Amino acid sequence: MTSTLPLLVTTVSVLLTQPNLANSYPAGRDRIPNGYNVPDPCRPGRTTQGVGHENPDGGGPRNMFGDAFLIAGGWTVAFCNADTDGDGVSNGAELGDPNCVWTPGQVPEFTTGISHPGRHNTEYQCPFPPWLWSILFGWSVIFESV
Ligand SMILES: [Ca+2]
Repeated sequence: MTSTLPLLVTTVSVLLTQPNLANSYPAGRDRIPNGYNVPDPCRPGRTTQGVGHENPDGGGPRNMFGDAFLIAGGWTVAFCNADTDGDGVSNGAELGDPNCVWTPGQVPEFTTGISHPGRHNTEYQCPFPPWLWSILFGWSVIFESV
């Protein structure tokens, strides 16, 4: 009994210092087509890490896509056909799976022309204009495109 106490204390200590461990789940981006290929509408040249979150870097409050994904429980045909951001384009079409046949681990039908399914691009207001972001923070993007 006494020999297991240090192991138990160490295990509990590790668990308590890892607050996300209890809430961890498979990466959301692995559960949607092109999950690592969704452009950030506010930061040209970058992809969105938190497709289902208001914060493009992930975490924090979910956006309408994230809320709907949680309710759907995964990439279903109904969720694929839904238009969670109300821009007239289905989630599947925005994420390269217009026929709603993608399953995790597959390459989607399209890997280019991807748009954000949680941002109605004409209505979503960026913290500051994307062109300003490019000037202030995206020098490498500007130089790579020249
Ligand atoms: Ca849409």
